[in-house]
Amino acid sequence: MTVDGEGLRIHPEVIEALESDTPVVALESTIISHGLPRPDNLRVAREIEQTVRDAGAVPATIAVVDGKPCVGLYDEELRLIAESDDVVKLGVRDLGVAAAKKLHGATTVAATASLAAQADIDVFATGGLGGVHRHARDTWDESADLTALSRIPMAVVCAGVKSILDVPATLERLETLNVPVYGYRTTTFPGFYLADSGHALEWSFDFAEEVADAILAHWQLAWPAVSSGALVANPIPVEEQLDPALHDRILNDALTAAEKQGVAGKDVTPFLLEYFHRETGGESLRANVLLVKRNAELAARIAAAIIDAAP
Ligand code: PSU
Ligand code: MN
Repeated sequence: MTVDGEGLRIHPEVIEALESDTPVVALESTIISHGLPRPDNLRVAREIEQTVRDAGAVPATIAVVDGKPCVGLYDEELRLIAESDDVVKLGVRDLGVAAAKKLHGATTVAATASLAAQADIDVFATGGLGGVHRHARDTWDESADLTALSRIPMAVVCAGVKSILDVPATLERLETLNVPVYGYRTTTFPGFYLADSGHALEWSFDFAEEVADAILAHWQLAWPAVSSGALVANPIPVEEQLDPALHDRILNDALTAAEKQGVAGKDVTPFLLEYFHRETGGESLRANVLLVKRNAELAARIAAAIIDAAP
């Protein structure tokens, strides 16, 4: 196939992979710049890419460098995103501003999925999807990740949404937005740091090939009503999860601190994540890194299965 993506800079290795039907997995960059603490973030970003390679796919980490959306980063660009203080968090609506002002930026799930789709990539791995925040009834704080996924045909592998969010409300919104949620070897929605959020899922699959079949059929049959993404929910194993008691205590404290300090808007998610990483003495970081790598590995297998199954 020939790759579109006018306006993007696509790494030659990614173009080569797409043109030769080699699986490609898109990776977001906000998790690097705003989701993981320095100095671990650069090492982890490289390890996530390596995990994708070990699983037989080509990683395409996506970020904006000097205003240019880049699909697949050179190592010095990955370093810039991880280490520079001038990297802004970019949702879909910020991409135009970043281009005009020639900013460096890290892309959220929404912006990453949007740019990945422009490059004809259809599988994307992250840690946790954004969602409906607690108190959204008053604040209207709902991540643009949800509406983006309602219109972008992208398979997103994640470990659920973080417990800092309103999980049942997020699941309701995904239904409204026509985004199917498939449990991978689970019948409940994962709880990010925890294996189980306590909320049931309707559909579950045991094999990447089945997930690929469902996704391909979704894209074929749901169109033209919708061309939505699909969420693949891959839980962290129970024996690897964060201690639930520690989790609940820190979550409470973090939410109280955010409210007290008046943290709002796009700062909320990074603030709460940072609080967790600091207050759990690295335990949440350990779980976070592990689950992202597991998602990257599963995404690579789904990407391969989609290529095998596609007509
Ligand atoms: N989940 C994580 N780590 C992260 C994020 C989510 O485990 O860093 C980031 C993602 O980039 C996601 C964004 O798209 O937070 C959501 O931010 P907001 O709630 O402001 O939409
Ligand atoms: Mn928000």
